Amino acid sequence: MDTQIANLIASELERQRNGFELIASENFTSKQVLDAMGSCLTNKYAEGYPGKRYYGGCEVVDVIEQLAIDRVCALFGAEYANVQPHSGAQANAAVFLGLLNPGDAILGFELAHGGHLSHGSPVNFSGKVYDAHFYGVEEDSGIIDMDKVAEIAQKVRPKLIICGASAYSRDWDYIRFRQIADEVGAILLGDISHPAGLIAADLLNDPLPHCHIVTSTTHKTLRGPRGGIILMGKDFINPWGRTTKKGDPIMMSTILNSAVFPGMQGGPLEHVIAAKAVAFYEAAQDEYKKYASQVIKNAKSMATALVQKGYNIISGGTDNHLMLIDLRSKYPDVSGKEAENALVKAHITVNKNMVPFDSRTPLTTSGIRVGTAALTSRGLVEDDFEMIVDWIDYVIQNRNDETSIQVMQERVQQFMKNFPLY
Ligand code: DSN
Repeated sequence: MDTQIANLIASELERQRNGFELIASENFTSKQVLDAMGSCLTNKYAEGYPGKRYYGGCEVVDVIEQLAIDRVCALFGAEYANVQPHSGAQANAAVFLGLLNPGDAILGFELAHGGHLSHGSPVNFSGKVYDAHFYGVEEDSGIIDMDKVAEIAQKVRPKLIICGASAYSRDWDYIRFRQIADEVGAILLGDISHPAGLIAADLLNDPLPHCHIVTSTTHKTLRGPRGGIILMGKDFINPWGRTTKKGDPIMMSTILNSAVFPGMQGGPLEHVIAAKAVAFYEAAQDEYKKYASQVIKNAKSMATALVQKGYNIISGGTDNHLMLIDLRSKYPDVSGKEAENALVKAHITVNKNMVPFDSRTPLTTSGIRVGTAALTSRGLVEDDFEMIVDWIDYVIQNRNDETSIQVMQERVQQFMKNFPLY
């Protein structure tokens, strides 16, 4: 029996139970999502799609995958869904593969301003294979200036424009993005990996009517298993006039399905797809809508408390579940890395993050990113997040004092005993 891994899983569970989990891209799934992930479905090969598989014995997983598709379409008001991408980056890669040729121009949100690696970063396939260009935020406001996006799009004439981010606390103007995309003949991709759950709960702007294609992860605010999805509000005829041998137009759903499999992936992870289906069911319940609304209330409470303490939040506040804190105004000598290290010792888990116009490197950074989705799942409310800000500030102030950090670690652990996990 492998006790080594079993013991490590037990240690990780203890870590998750005892700390303040503030990483904006993490959450705690329900027990039934975990059970689906850890089920016998992991044993099944099912290359292909429901009803059109390359393996026998797919009658059960066909029903599961179709349920996942139907549930996510109902949740987001989509006409098309592919639930097979193994991650958000894989979902984006499949969209690029289906839509673009190597060397085509793409326009995405600058990584250092809060964008994502898979939106054209030079260290990622998306920046190596395609001709990537970027828009960013304004230095004074921390907000995207849509007129500047339009200007860059006119100059670059991208085939694909991507809206969406990993660390942008404001909502997205999908209507204006679509206007800009139409003006330059680009396809608009909305990557809603971070706010997906808040969009599903109708608390943020809806990208589905405006973006040609939407991708997302399923494990952030959506609170499902780790994985990706591709959606379309409305399936449309491919804009390149590609036709079948019979001369019929090829729909984008066909192009995207082929891009995921066999283009990008082999066998789908049916155990993860089952867990996605469970999460989509959960996200359609009233209880989830209350949760999502509390996530935003908690983020606003945290942002207000941070600003009151003199921290600079990029864009001055938040519309969603996260915020990016530029430490330079309050602690010019403390890097994001130092702050992250001190906080992690106190069981307060955050990640260092570049801030727009950062003077430090990506491995050091001047900022940290925090989010409220995970701790809201544990049951914390606005006042708790005000207290967390006090504790964060205490740790950063006392970052070189091991005794103070140890005291805080014990307080965090004690506090989280009030909010049992699994
Ligand atoms: N972008 C990462 C995050 O938000 O943490 C995930 O890819």
